[in-house]
Amino acid sequence: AVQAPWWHDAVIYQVYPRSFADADGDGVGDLPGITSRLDHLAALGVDAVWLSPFYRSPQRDAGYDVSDYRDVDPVFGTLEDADALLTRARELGLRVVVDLVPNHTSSDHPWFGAALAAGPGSRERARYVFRDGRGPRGEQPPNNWRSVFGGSAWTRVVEPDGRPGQWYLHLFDSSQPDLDWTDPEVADEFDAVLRFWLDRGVDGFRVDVAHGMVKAEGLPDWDHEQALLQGSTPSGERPPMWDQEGVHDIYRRWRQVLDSYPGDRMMVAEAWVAPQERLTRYLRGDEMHQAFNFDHLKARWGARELREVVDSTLAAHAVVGAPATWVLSNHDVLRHTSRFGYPPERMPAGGVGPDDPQPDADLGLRRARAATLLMLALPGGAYLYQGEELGLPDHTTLPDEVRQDPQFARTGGADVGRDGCRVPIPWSGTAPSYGFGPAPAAWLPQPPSWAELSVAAQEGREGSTLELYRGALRLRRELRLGLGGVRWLGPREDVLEFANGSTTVVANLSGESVDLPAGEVLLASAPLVGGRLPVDATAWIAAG
Ligand code: ISL
Repeated sequence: AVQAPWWHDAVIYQVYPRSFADADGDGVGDLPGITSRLDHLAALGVDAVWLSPFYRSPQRDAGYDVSDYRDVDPVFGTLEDADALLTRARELGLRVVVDLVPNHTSSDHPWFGAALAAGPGSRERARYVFRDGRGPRGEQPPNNWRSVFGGSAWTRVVEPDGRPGQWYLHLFDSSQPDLDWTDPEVADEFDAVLRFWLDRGVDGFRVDVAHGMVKAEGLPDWDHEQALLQGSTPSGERPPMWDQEGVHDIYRRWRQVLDSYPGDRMMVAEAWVAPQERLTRYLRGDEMHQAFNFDHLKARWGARELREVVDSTLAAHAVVGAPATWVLSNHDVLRHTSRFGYPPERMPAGGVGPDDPQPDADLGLRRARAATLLMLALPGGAYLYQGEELGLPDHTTLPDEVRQDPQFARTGGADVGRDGCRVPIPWSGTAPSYGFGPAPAAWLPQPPSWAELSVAAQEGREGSTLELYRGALRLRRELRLGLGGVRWLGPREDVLEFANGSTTVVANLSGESVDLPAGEVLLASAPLVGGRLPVDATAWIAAG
């Protein structure tokens, strides 16, 4: 039999370098810290690590604002540290995927400095999206687009002669100018960046804002919702800043670069595109290998909703013959432990939620564990976000003064931003910073209740979330669940039940405990009660 490439059913663990482990004691995580903790990931049983950006950056958007794509930011270490991480990962049998941020550079990137200095009409400006403003003196932005983080997507520059001049486009923060991907120098540069990291031995790339790199010609105004998970308007119009045809040419080109290397190198798209049939166009045979499926981030806790996500995802992926992916948490959204702790009707769509009222932490954790077992039993690849294996909730009561997400600043605090899911990992129960590092305090404060959620506190403790994840990942591998399929069973609409190979999966979303089908219970997200599966729990059962 032909073996599927490794990424088809891989479980890929996202490390957010600022918040994983701090070796040098400055309160910010770093590459040597990650290397020293890779054993945790090997013991957990994941296949690969995805590292959020660690490149040189002024850190205005936590590294998603890159000023040098070929170097490591001093806060995270050196290129030698990156090599050491790759070597250690290889020794442990872990693959490494790195983040690529091609939609925009940092405004500290030498290209942007050169563009400002060179003035309108220059070769240097052609790499970015500079335009003259509207109005008699060009004092209005060139169009009405909004930044994803709030406010206009345009900022006016001061020209070399000291006068207010052109405007540049930034779909995110003003420190993140969008590149113009129709410029051949931009495309050539990124080929070289891909090769730089492929030559160093990375197994793949997570491509940031993969649906945003090409804008509709003429940059027309857009008078509709500009939300990021973007479909078309009821009349079928598509927004001019997302999901344009031209992006596919870029991925075809990159695919050729990846395919020229041995060893199944892969790319996964971060593309907020709806519906699934549009998303899977990124997965046509000569483009991306995977795309994050964010539908679980929007789905409320309900049997019909979750089943609908599974069905629409698998159907759309079957058409292009690509494996699906499953994502419950990442560094941009409220952690699923917190998300599922809201009553379903108030659960924040898109996952980014209000911090008031507080979610119900116990309920959230119970549902999060159930959702995880459900996700890990589905065919395809799964993405875990650091700390979810500990059942970490969001830090929903961070003081405003410590918040660093530009989204918080750009909306004047109307959106609390994404710091709550970025709080450093507790490794042990003790000060300082619960084992995160030797500094007296981590870059974001950790709630004292996290002592009990630390790796050390959960290791070997029966029923802990860490042991649940370890057990699930071990079984998933043994039972080859990631390469299987889904066949729905069971009469009840409020109890999800399906067979994947010889394993039956039951998720109880009804309001009462339910009987389990015949067979041996291999794993359950909550203790059974009198042999029955409690409310908000999932079990894996060997065919009886
Ligand atoms: O975080 C979001 C909502 O709160 C998303 O809209 C997010 O901005 C979007 O998913 C794009 O995210 C990626 O690119 C951004 C960066 O800030 C995110 O961290 C990154 O995942 C700009 O590079």
